[in-house]
Amino acid sequence: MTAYHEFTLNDAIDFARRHYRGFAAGAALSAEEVGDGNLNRVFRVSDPQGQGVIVKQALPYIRCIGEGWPLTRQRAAREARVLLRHGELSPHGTLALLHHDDTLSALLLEDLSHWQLWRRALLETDEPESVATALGQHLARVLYGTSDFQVPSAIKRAEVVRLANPELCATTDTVFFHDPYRPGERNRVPPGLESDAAALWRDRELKHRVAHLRLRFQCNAEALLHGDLHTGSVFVREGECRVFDAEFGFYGPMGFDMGLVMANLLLNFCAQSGWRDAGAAEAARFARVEELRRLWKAFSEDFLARARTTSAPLLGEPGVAGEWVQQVWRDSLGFAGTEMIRRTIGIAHVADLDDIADPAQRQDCQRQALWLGRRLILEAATLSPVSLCGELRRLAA
Ligand code: SR1
Ligand code: MG
Ligand code: MG
Ligand code: MG
Repeated sequence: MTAYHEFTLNDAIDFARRHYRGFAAGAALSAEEVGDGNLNRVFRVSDPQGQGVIVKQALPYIRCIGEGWPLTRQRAAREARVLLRHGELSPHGTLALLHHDDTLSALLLEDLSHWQLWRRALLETDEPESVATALGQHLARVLYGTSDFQVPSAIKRAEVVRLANPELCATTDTVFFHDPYRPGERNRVPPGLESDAAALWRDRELKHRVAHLRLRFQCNAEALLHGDLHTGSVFVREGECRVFDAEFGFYGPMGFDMGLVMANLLLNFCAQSGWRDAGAAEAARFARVEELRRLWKAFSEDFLARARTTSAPLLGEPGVAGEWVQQVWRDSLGFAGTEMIRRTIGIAHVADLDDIADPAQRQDCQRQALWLGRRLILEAATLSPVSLCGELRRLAA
């Protein structure tokens, strides 16, 4: 057994050669580091024909910060468990896990680098139209399929324990619900937004609502979540999506996954005027609203259709599943707001906002993201899907 060590390019090749059956024996393999995420090292190993496979290795610390923020390597095993469970329930919505080595904290994964990252597709506005529908259906399959609507009580309680992810949940707790709501050295407040951030730190009404969202994040083991479902965690092509990077997965509130997807569509919405001329930006903003509408429609319809067949005690009573889905909507809005705020002034930003070339445009877009995030949190109880999309269309025009 090989002891843990941080992979070089040659180690990644060796790992892929040993565990991937798709390469011809003796093929000359090459490797490149492709990861630009915050936490891990990711390599693509390929043969001379260009056929590839992905090797992902967890480090004992957070890559983007360094050894000053240690983080358990067990996240590789946790990611493997989530990918396997989600893959059982939604094989066409989940990136395939080919092998997991617990000692090396390494995963071998299907290579979809010939697909597009959803975040990139949305920035280039040639995003495949029906991805939002496919992702909404994927979320219904995995969230319903791991919930009390589907899983018998004792098994579900054991699953909550088997899939516990205490260290990465603590990281999320810090970067979502703690750091962005007070001054602190881990925040990255963009230049020009200092007074906006300071106003948010004084906002008692907002912090009250965020405290309740934090409690829901901590207490509500509703379903097995991906846990970090932003648009950079989804590969897409026309009509299809594959979700990956599931190391933050845990049993939590369904609205956390849904809300993060919605937030990342809305961060892109807010960023549009920094990327293209006024007419094209308006069209892209309308497209984001349509994607949000389709995402929710696909999720809620698919979830309710599944719930009509539930055999769980009492959960099939008339109206119960419908009320549940409405609660998921309200949670989604709140968590979407927290994602928008933390992606603007917290430690981990998004390219949609940060890569806007013009500093004045960038500030305007970042300010709109903070404003919209705050509104979603404060108005989560009163905005329906129809009224939210109507408001967003007015903002888009
Ligand atoms: C310090 S870790 C910050 C973020 O990086 C990951 O990509 C997750 O989004 C996490 O919240
Ligand atoms: Mg489109
Ligand atoms: Mg990750
Ligand atoms: Mg990620």
